[in-house]
Amino acid sequence: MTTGITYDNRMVEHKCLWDLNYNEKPERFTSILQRCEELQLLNRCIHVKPRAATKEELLMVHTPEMISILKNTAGFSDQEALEQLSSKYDFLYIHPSTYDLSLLAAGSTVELVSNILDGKIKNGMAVIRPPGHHAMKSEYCGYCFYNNVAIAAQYALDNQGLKRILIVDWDIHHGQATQQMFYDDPRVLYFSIHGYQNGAFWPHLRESDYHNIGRGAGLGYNINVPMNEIKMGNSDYMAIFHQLLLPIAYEFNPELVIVSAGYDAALGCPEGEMEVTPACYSHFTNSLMGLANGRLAVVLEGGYCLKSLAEGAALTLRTLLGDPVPLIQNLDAPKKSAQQAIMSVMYVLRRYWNCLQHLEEFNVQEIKDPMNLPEDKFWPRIEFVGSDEKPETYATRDICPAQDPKVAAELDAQLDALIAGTCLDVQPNRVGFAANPAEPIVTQLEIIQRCHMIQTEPSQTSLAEEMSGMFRNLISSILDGACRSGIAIMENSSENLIQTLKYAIDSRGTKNMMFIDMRSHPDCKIQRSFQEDVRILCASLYSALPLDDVEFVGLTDSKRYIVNMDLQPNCGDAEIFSSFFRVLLPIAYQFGPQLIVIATDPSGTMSAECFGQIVHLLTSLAGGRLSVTFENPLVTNSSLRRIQCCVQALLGEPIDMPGEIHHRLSATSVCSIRTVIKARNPYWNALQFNMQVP
Ligand code: X5A
Ligand code: ZN
Repeated sequence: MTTGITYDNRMVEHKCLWDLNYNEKPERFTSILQRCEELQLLNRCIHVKPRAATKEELLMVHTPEMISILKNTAGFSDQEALEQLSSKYDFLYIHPSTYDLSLLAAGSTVELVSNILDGKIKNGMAVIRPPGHHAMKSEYCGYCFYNNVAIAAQYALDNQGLKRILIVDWDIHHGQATQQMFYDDPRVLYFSIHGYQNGAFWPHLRESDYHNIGRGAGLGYNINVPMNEIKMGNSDYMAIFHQLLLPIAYEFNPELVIVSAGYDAALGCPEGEMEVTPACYSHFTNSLMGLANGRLAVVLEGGYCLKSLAEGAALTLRTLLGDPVPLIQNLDAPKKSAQQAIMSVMYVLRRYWNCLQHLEEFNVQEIKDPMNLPEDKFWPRIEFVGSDEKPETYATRDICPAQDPKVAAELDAQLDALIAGTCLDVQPNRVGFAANPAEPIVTQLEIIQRCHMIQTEPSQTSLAEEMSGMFRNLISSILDGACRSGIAIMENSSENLIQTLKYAIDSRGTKNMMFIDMRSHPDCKIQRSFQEDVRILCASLYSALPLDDVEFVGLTDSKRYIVNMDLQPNCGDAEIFSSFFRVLLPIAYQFGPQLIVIATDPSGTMSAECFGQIVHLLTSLAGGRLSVTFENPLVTNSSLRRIQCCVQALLGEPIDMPGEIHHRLSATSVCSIRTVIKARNPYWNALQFNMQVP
C-alpha cells in the first residue's frame, strides 16, 4: 500500500484572460509537478485517475444554481461577459474551461479519498486547480468554485458511513466555506490556522475569529486559530501544532484526515506575508500521519510564490511517501501574538476537550471572554445567499500587496538557500534490529522479519559484551545511514546505553543527541553520567529515582539538559500524551537532535499504541535517526504489542490509535506538567506561552 497522487494536465487551461499575471495561475500547477518530477516522486506514487464530480456529489454541499451558473459559461468565448460575471464575486475569474476543470478538481478529490477509504492507497495528494475552500454553499469566492475538500468529506460521511473526519486547513486564508458547511456537525472537526489581522486580512469575516467554535451538536468541533500579525513562521506554527492541533486531534481520534493544503503561509508568498519554510510542511504532514491509521488526503488550495509552493508541496508528497523529514532549525519562542492566539483558543475550547483542562487555572485576564457576547453580534450571516447580498466587509476589497522587488529578491535568495540546504537523500527505510539470536521475541513477532538483523563478532568472554557490541553496531549503522532507525532488545540496559551514547558523541562526532528514558523505573546513572554534557539532552517520563539521587530529579535540578516529567508509572495515555505534546516534543524540536535514543521496559501502563504514536511523532526529528531499546522484555502480549507498534512506526506503517484517551488528567499529573513547564520555560522558550501558569 502506497501513496496516491491525482492531477490532470488539463488543469493548466484555467487562467485569467484579462490579467495573465493573476495570482491563481497555471504555473502553480506546473511548478509543483515539475518539482515532484525532479525529486522523482511521481513514479513512486500510484496515479489515481482524475474524474469529473457528479451532479449528486456537488449537490451534497452546493445549491443547483452553483452548478447552472458556471455550466452556462462552459466553452463561452465572450471574454467581456466572463469578466462581467466574474466581477460579481469576491476575487474570482472564470475561463471557458473553468466549469469542466472545477468538476475535475472536485471529482478527483472524491476519488482520492475513496481510494484511501477502500484501502487501495495508504494516503495521497490531489494537485488540483481551481482550489475549493472558499466555495460556499451558494457562492463562488476567493478563486474557488466547488469546495473540493467539503465534497470529499461529505462523501465519506454519506457513502462510507464515517463518523469522525478531521479537516486541517493550513492555507493562510480562512476556509470560511468549509467552516459553514460543517458548523453544526460533530462528525467533522474543522481546524484552521489563518491570517486574520483583527479582520483586516481577507476574507475579513468575524466568523474567522477564535470564538466561533461550532453550533448545537457541533459545539467544540470548529477551531479557528487566527493570527493577528504577519511574519509568523515555523516556531509559531509548530507551537500551534504541539499545543492545540495534535492534542485535540489525538483526543478526537479521526477515521480520516483531509488537509486543505494551501502553501500561501510559506516564505515568499506575497498573499500571506508569513515565513513558514518549505521543510516545515513535511513536519505538518508527518505529524498527521499517525492519526486515522495513516488515512491522510492532502488537497491543494492556495500558494502563490511558485518556488515555495513547489517546494512545500513536493516535500509534502515526499513525506507522504515515507522519506525522512527534513530538519528545521532555529526554532524560537512563538511570537507574543501567536501565544495570545493559542491561549485564546485553549480558553474558548477548554470545556470541550479534556486535553486542554490543565490550563484551567491559566491567568486569562488578558483574554476577554467572547462567549459572553450575544451570539448574533459575532455571527452575521453565516450563509451567503447570493451575489447581491454581500457582507459589508466586502467593501474593503484588498489587493494582494505588491512585493517590493528588493524584498522579493531577498526572499528568493533565502528560499534558494533553504532548498539547497534540505538533505534529500532518498534511501529506503531500513530498520535495524539488534538482539540475542536466541531471544524468544524474535521468533514470536513476524514483523521483525522485515527488519535488518544487526550482526556482531561473537564474544569469547560474555553474552553481555556481545550485546553491547551489537548495540554499538546498531547505532553505528544508523549514523552511517545503513539503517534509518533501529530497535535493540537487551537486559539491564543502563551501562550499555551509557557506553553507546558516549561512543556516538566521542567517537562519531554526533553534535547533539536526545535520550528519552521511558522506562517505568529509570535509574539515574545515565543522567548522572551526562549531567555536565550539553551535547546530550536527557529526558525522562517517570520519576521513581532512588532517593539519594534526588538532586537530579527534574523539579529540583536547574540544568537545561535534564528534563524529568515526574509522572507515575501507572498513569494513563492521556497523561503521557499531554506531557509529550506540551513539554517533551517542543523541547525536542528546539534542541534539534541529530540522533534520538529511547529506552523503554515492559512495565508501566502506557499502551502499546500510545508508545507507537510517540515513536512515530519523534521520527520527524533527527532525520528519522531513532533507536529504541527494550529492556528485559517479557514474552507477554502487551510487551510484544509494544515492540510491534514500535516497528510499525519505524517502518512508516499505519499505527493503531490507543482506545480511549478521553479521560481527564489526574490532578497529580496536571501538577507535574505545570511544574515542569514552569521550571523549564526559562531554558526552552518554545514553552514560553505557558509563562502565565500560576
Ligand atoms: C484559495 C486561496 C485566496 C483568495 C485571496 C484573495 N484563495 N485576496 O488562497
Ligand atoms: Zn489561500
